[in-house]
Order: sequence, then C-alpha cells, then structure tokens
Amino acid sequence: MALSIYVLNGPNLNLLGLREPEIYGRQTLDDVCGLCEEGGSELGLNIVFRQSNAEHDLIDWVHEARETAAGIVINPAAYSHTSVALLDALNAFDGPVIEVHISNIHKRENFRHHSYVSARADGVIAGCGVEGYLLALRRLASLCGSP
Ligand code: CA2
Repeated sequence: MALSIYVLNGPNLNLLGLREPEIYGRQTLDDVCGLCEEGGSELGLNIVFRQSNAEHDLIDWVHEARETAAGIVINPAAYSHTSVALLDALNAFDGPVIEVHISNIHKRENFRHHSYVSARADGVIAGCGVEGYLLALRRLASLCGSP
C-alpha cells in the first residue's frame, strides 16, 4: 500500500501564481498540488495536500499526521520565522520532515533568514521554485524506503 505523505502549506500560499510572480513564479497552488500528486504517484506515495492561513490548522494537521502519515513536506511560509508552536508540533511527529521554501529565504530580508522549523527538519530546500516540492518528495521516498 502507498505511504501517505502530508504536504502542508502556510499562510498566503493560496495566492501563489496570482501575485509577485518575480519571487514565487507563475504556477498556482492547484498546479503545485497536481505536480505533487503526479510526482507522488511515480514514487509510490499517496499525497495529502493542504493549505491554511491559520496557524492552528497547520498544528492540527501535524497532529493528524502522527496517526496517518509516513512523512511531512511543509512550506510553513511566514510561520517559519515566527512559530515555536509549529516547531513543537513537528517535534511530536516521529517521521521525516522536509521544509520547503519556493524562494531562497537567505537571499531575502534578514527576518526571513531564520526558521524555527529548520531546527526539526531533516532537510531544507530553498530557492528551487515549486520544483522544491518534488525534490522534497523524492527525499522522503528515499528516507521512508518507498520503492
Ligand atoms: O519562499 C517561500 O516559499 C516562503 O515560505 C513564502 C512565504 C514567505 O513568508 C517565506 O519567507 C518564504 C510567503 C508566502 C506568500 O506567498 C505569496 C504568493 C504570492 C503572492 C503573495 C504571497
């Protein structure tokens, strides 16, 4: 049976492709969901793809993933830089976690250079555009031993 992977997206990522294409590209979040589902099926992974603007939704989904998911890909968006609560939730998840940022946060404003989530992440991908999600899935497949 395919392993379940949660792909979680934080605040404002619902605007992907609609604003600031010079930073985030032209693909929408629906496009990214499609890419993940396609990539996931090639890697033998079942993708659960979600986005919320609310910190508590992301935390609740990480708790849910404790029971149902082999691994997590997370783009925490602005909560990367602010949320100890999200870090605490991820610390209670036993499987591998890969953090993704579409832009290279290290080339941007200083306040984006630190991520609380990175203290838990098994890998961090930044600046590879939406392709970063596929790279993250590939890494999770390898960490979880998916054929
Ligand atoms: O590069 C990334 O993926 C970020 O996680 C995106 C976050 C930002 O706060 C992080 O520092 C880096 C912002 C997501 C907002 O996405 C938008 C997309 C289009 C238009 C406006 C916002």
